[in-house]
Amino acid sequence: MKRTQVAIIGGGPAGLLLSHMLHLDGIDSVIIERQSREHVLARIRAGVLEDGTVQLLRSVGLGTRMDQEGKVHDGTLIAWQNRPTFLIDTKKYTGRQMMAYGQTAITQDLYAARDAVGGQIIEQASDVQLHDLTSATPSVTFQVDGEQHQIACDFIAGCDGFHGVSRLSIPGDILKTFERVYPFGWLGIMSETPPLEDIVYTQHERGFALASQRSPMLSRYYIQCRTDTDLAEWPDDRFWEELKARFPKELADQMVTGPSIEKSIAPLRSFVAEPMRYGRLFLAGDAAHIVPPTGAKGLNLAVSDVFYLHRAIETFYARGSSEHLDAYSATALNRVWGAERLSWWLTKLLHVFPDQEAFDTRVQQNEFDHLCRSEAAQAALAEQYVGLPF
Ligand code: RFL
Ligand code: PHB
Repeated sequence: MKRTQVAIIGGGPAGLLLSHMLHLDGIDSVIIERQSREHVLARIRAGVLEDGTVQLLRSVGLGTRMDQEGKVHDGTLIAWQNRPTFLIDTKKYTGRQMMAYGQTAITQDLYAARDAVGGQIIEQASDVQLHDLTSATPSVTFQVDGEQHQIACDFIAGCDGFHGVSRLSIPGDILKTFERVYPFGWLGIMSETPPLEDIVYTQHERGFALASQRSPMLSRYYIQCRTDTDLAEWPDDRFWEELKARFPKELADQMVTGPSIEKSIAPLRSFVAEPMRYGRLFLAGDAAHIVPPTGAKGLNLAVSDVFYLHRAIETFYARGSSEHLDAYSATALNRVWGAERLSWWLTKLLHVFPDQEAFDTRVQQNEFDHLCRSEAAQAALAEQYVGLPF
């Protein structure tokens, strides 16, 4: 049986960042990941980082490439049909900015940082099981290439995403879940074309759309779609046509179209599991909560969870104090619910719901009118969008 201090289930951004930060404090960890590294790096997901995420990545030595290749934004535009474009002005109201830098690049940077110091990442592990979580000697078993392995540890970090095994290891009478599934998804494409200058959310009677970016020659676009959408029915030409129809003409005219290099559908869901701790198991990131992507909060929440969890484990080893471990779930959940509320609110504001009535549309319009008129509402939105302090 092998031994480590912290066994980390899942090698997505949460697991990799936790392992990196623990290493900086001399704490040993092993990551156990179900997929291959190629698979993890091929996923295209988040693109917009909060100021706190950017600062944290810089402070742990992961800022060099981000600062070279990422693009700083003063906020995000909302292009509401037949209205002047509106800026969620994080710079003006908070003095802080956002960064467009993709999750794929962050994951590459994290793998490079772990590799540079010989960090242990076990890939393609199947049948991962967690044991003795309420004892001081938990362990993890799994198989690689048909061979059974066991790792003993002090703590287990459940960073294995929404479909992972960690959350399911918490007994049903202890775990409470809260969920909202939205009646639409996002159809997204990546294309090797220059993006629009700004990140833009649209509100349009045909449905929501979003223009985002990864680099000067890599654009990311999304359109709201039905949950039963068949990708085969969305060749590139149809996608571009529908996307442009949801944008104001002056922005649609600036879009440079080209072949997609990736196309996928993401469902929209809000989900929170409480508590985020069971004995020696601590959940972080999508393993504990999901937000609809409308507020760009998912990856940022994974980073703030890791900030709290790292601090808790570090304090335990440095001072023998369980103070932050005991506070972890409540501290993380407070921030999680803030992001859940913002993502839910922006999702409701900007999408067309299939059962939407004229009354709902008027309320949406009034909400947006109020936002445009009220400095207080703009400041409140900017504060939440740029991310509450850790
Ligand atoms: P991940 O990235 O899902 O990683 C979990 C890892 O665990 C592995 N795993 C297991 N390993 C071992 N044993 C098991 N039984 C396992 N089961 C699973 C998985 O293979 C995987 O490698 O979770 P993590 O690390 O918590 O990171 C969370 C983020 O990935 C996620 O919140 C964001 O991508 C959400 N998100 C966005 N977040 C932002 O902050 N800003 C954005 O702009 C943004 N845009 C998005 C998004 C998510 C999207 N999709 C596709 C859902 C846009 C989209 C379209
Ligand atoms: C993205 O760039 O993929 C992105 C940007 C903003 C969001 C969600 C996703 O709210």
